[in-house]
Amino acid sequence: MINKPLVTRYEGNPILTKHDIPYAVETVHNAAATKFNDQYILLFRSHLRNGRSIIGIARSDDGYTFRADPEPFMEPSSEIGFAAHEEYGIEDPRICSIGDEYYITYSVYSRFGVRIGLAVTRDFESVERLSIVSQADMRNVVIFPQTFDGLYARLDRPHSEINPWCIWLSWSPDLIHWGNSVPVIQPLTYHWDEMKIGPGATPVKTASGWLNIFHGAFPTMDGAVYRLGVALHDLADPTKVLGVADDWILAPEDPWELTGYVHNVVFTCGAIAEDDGSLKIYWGGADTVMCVGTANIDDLVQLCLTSNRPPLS
Ligand code: BMA
Repeated sequence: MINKPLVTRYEGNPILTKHDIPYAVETVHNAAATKFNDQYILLFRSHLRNGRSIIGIARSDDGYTFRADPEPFMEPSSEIGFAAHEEYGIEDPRICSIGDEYYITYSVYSRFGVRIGLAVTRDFESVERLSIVSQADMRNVVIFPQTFDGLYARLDRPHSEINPWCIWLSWSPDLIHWGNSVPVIQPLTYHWDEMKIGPGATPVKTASGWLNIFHGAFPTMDGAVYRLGVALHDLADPTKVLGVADDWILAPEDPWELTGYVHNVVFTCGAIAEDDGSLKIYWGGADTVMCVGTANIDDLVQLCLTSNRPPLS
């Protein structure tokens, strides 16, 4: 076991709070992350005072100091085909860059349950909604940034009363229609993630496989504790899981992770690999603020490859 923190927290955390946003919001959390034209972009979720969420945008030159745009990036849609599904708000975006396009998957909430919306931008100025790409109830969809034998792949997390809340993998010829879904990683009884797991950051390609930074929840008498874990998927066939670390890599520790809108939560929707072999992981603290930390990609890969935890048991 590696006897040092796997994720080094940035000393300037939290990097974004509601006080940094030029319009009225109560939280800034669970942000998607990408690089665009040498800038770092965060698409963050914010609660409004009616309790529903919108998506804002912030930009940075160094990945640590962010400035929010004057207006939100996405608000619940009034377009036919989307409005009915977004009436309760839009949450937890993820960004996947393929060619010149940046695809955004986000949770849409309505009286019909939670589903996944797909939108696209080329410039992070305007955004076009493409489709609702799941049935209810589905959350946490991350698309792999390449195709596999002509098919797109995504990690997703359907949930129902009768199945364990696992990470699944689905395939699509066109990003709109998805199927051939298989469970790939499941929670383990009385481990840190026994209650549920879900995809977090868009998978990061490494020489040894796709790194999947996911979240796991453990139920306590004081509510669920959300932590981050890591798994490695085969480069050519991401349904094959090469290893799942049984240790979490990040747990709530800082005051703004321990208390806030929902206490004891670290939750990621994005990570950015750097040329020096480090990974910037962005996470929401207590569903209230945004934080960042760095990890060494090789350390995370080794943690997965030296684990004997079965992905499915
Ligand atoms: C999950 C989602 C996340 C949230 C987390 C902790 O179920 O709602 O958006 O960060 O719970 O509250």
